[in-house]
Amino acid sequence: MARIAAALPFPFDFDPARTALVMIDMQRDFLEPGGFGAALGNDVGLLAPAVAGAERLLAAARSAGLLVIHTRECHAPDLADCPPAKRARGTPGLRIGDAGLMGRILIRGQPGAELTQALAALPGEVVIDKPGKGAFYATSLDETLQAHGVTHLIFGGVTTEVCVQSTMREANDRGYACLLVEDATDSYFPAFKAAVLEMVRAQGAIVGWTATVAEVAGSLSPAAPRAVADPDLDSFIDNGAKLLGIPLDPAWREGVKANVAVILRQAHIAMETDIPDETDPAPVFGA
Ligand code: C5J
Repeated sequence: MARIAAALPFPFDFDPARTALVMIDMQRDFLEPGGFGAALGNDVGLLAPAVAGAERLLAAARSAGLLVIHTRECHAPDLADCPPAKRARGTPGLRIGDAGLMGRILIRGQPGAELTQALAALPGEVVIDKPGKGAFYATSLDETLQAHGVTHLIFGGVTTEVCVQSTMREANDRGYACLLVEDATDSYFPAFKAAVLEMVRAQGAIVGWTATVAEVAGSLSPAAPRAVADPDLDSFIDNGAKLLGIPLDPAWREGVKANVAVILRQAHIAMETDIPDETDPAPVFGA
């Protein structure tokens, strides 16, 4: 178990093996000039500190072996999953589906819908495309979390009061314990972010907890090294000798065995895996 003692409104206890980092919509369309956020008239530069915080949070989560999930708000090219009411809302310079500087705005597969380069997903991490503000609506997020046995969620991403808050509320209603990382999330409107942080942790964590990147990172330990089973050395040597057609002089067997053990030990050290047998055989050359 791990504990973020400084979390608000009280310590957040979690099992890292049952906890996922959910990074919400760190896409070029929200973070870079020429995308959806800018088309709505926002200063996207305001979100830069959250990108730096999210990078640190991702690094901590990855080294602790947490399940990492990225979401992207985007729509099918024919806009079949974009309600006309969503597209019509407001008076943006460019609407969802319009051609912008990074391709069509918030359209799956277009450059603007990709995660910003510093926060790109690594192989093996989950990427969920979502048509709504909340990441549970019309996606497989809940099934993915259930399949991994996840009970606790740590959130970063943008924007705090729209997609991050919507997703946290959806998660909270589904029974997940949620923590929002305050310096890994941001809003174009600082007052909205401050209000969300207050609302989330109000009334005894009514929606969840908040903490800083440093507090989250400080609660995590590096993932336990994977234990790799070594082969049974006797049959390994016998099979190898047979395969190579080398008659194995019984007088040499123990020497060969000791040398193979030394090689395996060096391999474990190089791969940073557990050494199953802590004996440290000295190399034996000849019999
Ligand atoms: C918005 C989001 N703000 N990812 N989307 O429209 O928060």
